[in-house]
Amino acid sequence: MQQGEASKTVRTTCPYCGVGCGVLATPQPDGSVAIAGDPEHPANFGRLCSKGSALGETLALSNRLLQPEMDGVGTSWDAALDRVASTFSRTIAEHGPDAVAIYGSGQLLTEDYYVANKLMKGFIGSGNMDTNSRLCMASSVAGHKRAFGSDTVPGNYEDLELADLVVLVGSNLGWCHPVLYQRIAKAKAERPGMRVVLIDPRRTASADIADLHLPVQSDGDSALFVGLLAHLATCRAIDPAFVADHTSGIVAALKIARDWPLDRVASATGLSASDVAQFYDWFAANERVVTVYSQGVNQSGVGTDKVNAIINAHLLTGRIGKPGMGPFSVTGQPNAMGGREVGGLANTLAAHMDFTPEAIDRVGRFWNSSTVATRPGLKAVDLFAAVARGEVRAIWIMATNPVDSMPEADAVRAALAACPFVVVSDMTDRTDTGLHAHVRLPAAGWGEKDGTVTNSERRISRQRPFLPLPGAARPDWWIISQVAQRMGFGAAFDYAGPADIFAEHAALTAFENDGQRDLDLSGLAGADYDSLAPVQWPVRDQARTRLFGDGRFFTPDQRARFVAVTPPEPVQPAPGLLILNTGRVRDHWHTMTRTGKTARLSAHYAEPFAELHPADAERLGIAPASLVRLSNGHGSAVVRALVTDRQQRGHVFAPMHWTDQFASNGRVDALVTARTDAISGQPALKMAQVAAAPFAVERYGFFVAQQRPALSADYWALAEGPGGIRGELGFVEEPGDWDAWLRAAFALPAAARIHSVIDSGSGRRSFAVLADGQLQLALYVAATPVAVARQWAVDLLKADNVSASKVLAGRPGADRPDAGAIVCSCFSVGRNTIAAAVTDQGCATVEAVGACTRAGTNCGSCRAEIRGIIDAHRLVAAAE
Ligand SMILES: Nc1nc2c(c(=O)[nH]1)N[C@H]1C(S)=C(S)[C@@H](COP(=O)(O)OP(=O)(O)OC[C@H]3O[C@@H](n4cnc5c(=O)[nH]c(N)nc54)[C@H](O)[C@@H]3O)O[C@H]1N2
Ligand SMILES: Nc1nc2c(c(=O)[nH]1)N[C@H]1C(S)=C(S)[C@@H](COP(=O)(O)OP(=O)(O)OC[C@H]3O[C@@H](n4cnc5c(=O)[nH]c(N)nc54)[C@H](O)[C@@H]3O)O[C@H]1N2
Ligand code: SF4
Ligand SMILES: [Mo]
Repeated sequence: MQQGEASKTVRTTCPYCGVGCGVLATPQPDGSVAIAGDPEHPANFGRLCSKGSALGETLALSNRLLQPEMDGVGTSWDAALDRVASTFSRTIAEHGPDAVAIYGSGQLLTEDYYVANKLMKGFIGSGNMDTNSRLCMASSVAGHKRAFGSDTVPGNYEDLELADLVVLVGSNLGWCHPVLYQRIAKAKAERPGMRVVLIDPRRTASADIADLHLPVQSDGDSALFVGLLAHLATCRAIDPAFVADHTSGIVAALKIARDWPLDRVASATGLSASDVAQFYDWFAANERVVTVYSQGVNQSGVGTDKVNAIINAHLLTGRIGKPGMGPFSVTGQPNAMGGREVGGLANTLAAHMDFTPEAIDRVGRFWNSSTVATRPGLKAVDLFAAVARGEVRAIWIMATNPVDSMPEADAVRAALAACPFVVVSDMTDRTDTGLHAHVRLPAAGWGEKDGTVTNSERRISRQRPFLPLPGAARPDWWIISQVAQRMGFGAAFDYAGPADIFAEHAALTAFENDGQRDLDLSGLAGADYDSLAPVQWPVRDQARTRLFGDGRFFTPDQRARFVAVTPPEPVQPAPGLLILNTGRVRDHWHTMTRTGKTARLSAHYAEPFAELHPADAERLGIAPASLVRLSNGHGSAVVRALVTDRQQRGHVFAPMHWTDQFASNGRVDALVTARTDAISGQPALKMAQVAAAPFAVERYGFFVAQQRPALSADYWALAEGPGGIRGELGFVEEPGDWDAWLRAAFALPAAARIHSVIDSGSGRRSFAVLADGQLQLALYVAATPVAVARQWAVDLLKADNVSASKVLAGRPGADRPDAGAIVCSCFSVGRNTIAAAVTDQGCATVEAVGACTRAGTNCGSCRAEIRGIIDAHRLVAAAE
């Protein structure tokens, strides 16, 4: 890199997951931005996953909201801010402070979040500030508070490498926290004695590094860990001094646990007794054990109990806060932790303080406000129910898309449609939530905004801007402060920039703290904000990388609490129904507003799908790759059937990513029941029940096109491709006139010639429109799921001298082999290319495939899938 270019490189932090990887961003003369992992950032030491590596492709302004809007019409900032402020003020005057609410997000920066929380809880005087972290981390927070007296994650990432046993519970780390997964995989390769146990109903990509996979029944985790507690006590794998000196509640917890011998655990979890015994033995034998848990634990009606059942096992063994050991809740969003720190959850006030009389008084004095909220506000599910009942009459939604991500999402949509005043701050122009806003405010996005985030190991890192603010977009903290000033709270919101806000937040964490509260940033009070290096809290005189190693907790008596957990009845679907498990895929982020813009990331899974076990699929008459309709009393979705034995019988898994912007009917949260954990208020997003049935179509279709069409089809799903759009289609009744359908959908000029052919054998019809040797669109329709070399067809959009006959043939010639569905998104290596390396070039290991094709040699997120292709070939070869 040349001198001039190097000086422009900006050190920042990835805006996706809670690993919080350091990123080096270098704007290029052509307007693009080169992205690399920051070798000096302690979260990733230079690594990035597929999503992080593709960040440069998400920065185009194509789908950005760039101007404030009122009632769908562009307006000035002054007009929009005045309307928000006056409507909020009027609603409060007429109906009281609890008639308004803010619903925020772990994708806000700490500074944005601090200001939003201060406005609602400090000055409006209502607790009604909640966040999408309610859907994500609330059970972990509640479990931490019950056990530790504070919401503290005790360990750090290094512990994952130092451990002899890593237990992954309800975490698909390989896809959702890929850089942490890579760190574990590397440590395991260097130290083969290290073991990994995966506890997940599905055999996910993370099973690739697991020595033992326990396909637990939904919510069987409590039984498994309660049984573990009994086992540890029985085999005396306990730390008696730690338990005696630093904990309380052991007797009650063990009393219940004793009722959970191995056979009972096995039958309640659906696991084999020998697998459970293996897990228990390893847990007992290894002092250095880290239990990583995520949404399979949190997103449950009994999530808080699951968290405490896990923590109990660490308390009994004294394995907490020391190198290579501890319970480890990994956070989802880039700033889930920062949001918890400022008090973004409706049941916290500010700076890890709850609504106690002392804290309310203290925070009131610090903020110089006499109107601080005195009780918790409504938690997300209750909040939207209150909107539906007309009790909350004005809501401001920031950096989250509840019409897609909340349970009973159709009811949430209806509640917003009926709400008298909805404000949405977003960076994206068209979102399913934004469609219901009276006022839309254009927020600055990653690369433009400036502030801090805290990752899963309590490490605060800077997100720094390297792009100008586009159009009228403004940072969230500015937008909120402007509204606060217009509501008459001027002096308290007179910030010059994020540095001011961070200094105030740091001061509040330290205010009258004296070691009473875990969160203490006093050591950062005088720090230079611009050059702030990644640092773990608490930071008093110096940063602490681990907590609780000294056995001192934040309860009144400084002892940790065992929680007596009673395992629930196993989850049984009602007759005829399946358990709907939901979650993530490797290359998409939530509602796809950013990852949906990149062709590379959209090629891994290009449409919404449901994973079904082959026996269920057969029983229900659902053919592989056909369309399936999932439905229940809340709603329905139509998605592609992916029949796989990675799935258990009686379960169906569907990703949460698809919205009305990308598919005809792919919003799975329309199906999820809004049942919540009684303690944390977190919804059970992984345990709804649905009926699954074939969605019979007369014609399936696949198309590629230069432009996004306006489709009329019973099923459609669109994805970005290099140089154009690709899409899947389904027609319950075949359109009578395909030419007319094509001309309408793709707005073809009358003069455009449509080439077409019918394959007499299969009955497949192919259509192509070309202009100057370039493919404008190709459509393939058939009575069965269309067999077309999809990646080849997508790539044709960029090719020159394309001939209609080749396009219509629907399969590549020798000159342009079909790469197959993309497996390695870093180097765009497809399944067929990898399979060919295995069969034709004899590559028998992931490394050999990498040497032949480059697949898996950059971020490594696809290595499990490459291994799957190699193994599949081995099985075929063995059978021959
Ligand atoms: N690629 C990608 N990465 C992401 C995100 C993304 O959108 N895309 N989002 C980020 C966010 S915000 C979050 S919260 C994290 C989530 O990260 P994860 O929690 O790892 O991801 P999920 O896919 O939601 O769920 C994890 C697993 O829980 C399993 N599960 C379901 N029910 C149970 C159960 O009862 N018990 C057990 N033990 N397991 C169960 C599911 O089968 C699933 O494989 O990912 C973060 N990282
Ligand atoms: N069924 C099911 N549902 C789930 C889950 C599940 O596993 N299963 N997981 C849950 C979890 S853990 C989570 S975290 C949620 C996530 O769900 P959401 O938060 O609803 O999803 P995102 O797509 O991340 O929404 C972020 C929005 O903020 C915008 N945005 C990005 N950056 C900024 C910014 O700086 N400022 C502003 N103002 N806007 C910005 C984006 O354009 C996008 O519209 O989904 C939850 N819902
Ligand atoms: S693991 Fe990937 S998504 Fe998560 S912070 Fe790192 S680069 Fe970003
Ligand atoms: Mo999350």
